Amino acid sequence: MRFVLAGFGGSGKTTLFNAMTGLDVPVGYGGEVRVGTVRVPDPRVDSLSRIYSPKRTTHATINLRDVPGEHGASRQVLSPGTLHQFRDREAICLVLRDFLNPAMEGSPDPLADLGAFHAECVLADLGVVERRLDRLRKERAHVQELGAFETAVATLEDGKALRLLSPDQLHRAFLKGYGLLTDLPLLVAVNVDEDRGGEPVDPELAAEVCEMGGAAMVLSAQVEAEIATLDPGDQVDFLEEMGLAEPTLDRFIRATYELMDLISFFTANPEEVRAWPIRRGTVARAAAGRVHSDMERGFIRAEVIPYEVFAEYGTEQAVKEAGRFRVEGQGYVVADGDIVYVRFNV
Ligand SMILES: Nc1nc2c(ncn2[C@@H]2O[C@H](COP(=O)(O)OP(=O)(O)OP(=O)(O)O)[C@@H](O)[C@H]2O)c(=O)[nH]1
Ligand SMILES: [Mg+2]
Repeated sequence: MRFVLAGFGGSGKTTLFNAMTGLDVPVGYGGEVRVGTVRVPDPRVDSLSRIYSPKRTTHATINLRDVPGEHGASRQVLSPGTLHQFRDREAICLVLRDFLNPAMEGSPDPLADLGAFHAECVLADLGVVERRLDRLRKERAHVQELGAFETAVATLEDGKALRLLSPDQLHRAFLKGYGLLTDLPLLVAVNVDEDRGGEPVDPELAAEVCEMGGAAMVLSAQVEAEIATLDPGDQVDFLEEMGLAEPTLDRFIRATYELMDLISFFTANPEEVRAWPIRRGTVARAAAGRVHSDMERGFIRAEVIPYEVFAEYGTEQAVKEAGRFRVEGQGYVVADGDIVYVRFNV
């Protein structure tokens, strides 16, 4: 999973990047493009790890890129120099400033920033699909391919995001590889002052994001960054003080996961307990291929224990004795939380 943090200068991207990755890169004006790894928090993995005591425990991860916004008069997110930093991503997290930043002029206006960013994305996409459509017309391309690009152009000219179109409306197979920004899942983080972290998303903003086919959450990057630097024990106290059940960041990361239609299945043995991200609807044989290509090639069957069942009985052995162990074939659609043992032969 490859994510990018997008947003205007001074919106708090690098602060959020630090909180999410546990890194400590300098915040403030500008800076460099950074890449980090975000561990997707999952209490189920932690609990399996306590039971199996494996040599390694591996959570699902997100690859996160932090791209500095432009400062000064040419206020924009997608500059010609940074556009390519967005094109290879699988989802966009837009950080909107909704706090007073002493380094910035004027009060925050997240709604205006959202609209401006959306307009930038629409324009960038339109440039790509229009150019391509011109060529396709000259090359007398297949009518289906032409149709896909015509639909894309019409949608964007209407100021709409491509992600709103259903698979029936837009043949995405033809649009692969162009890195169209308005077709990427969009998660909006409204970055607020420390004391406002528990607020809901402003209804007007929420409606606007919804119209773009995205999702929105309120968080305070500053608070999350502070929590991330604390020891686990102190974290609990701090959260209690702030009246939070868990770091907003955990919810935020899970929201990104859901937005991309990702679920996790687990493998568990004395060597390693591991979470594997897959798209919802992935069948057992393809899921096995995530673990190892041999497992996909030589797939015989998958033995499955849903996490809840495992948690009820406590051990693999107890589950088996109770007959709650399931044997599934290659076409089985893997569910979130399945613990999967692949039998294969190569
Ligand atoms: N009060 C408050 N300040 C914040 C918050 N998040 C970030 N800041 C401050 O805002 C300033 C800019 O934060 P950065 O994280 O560097 O912003 P950025 O979006 O990475 O900025 P560029 O890289 O220049 O585009 C820093 O001084 C942060 O400490 C927040 O939630 N509350
Ligand atoms: Mg930055």
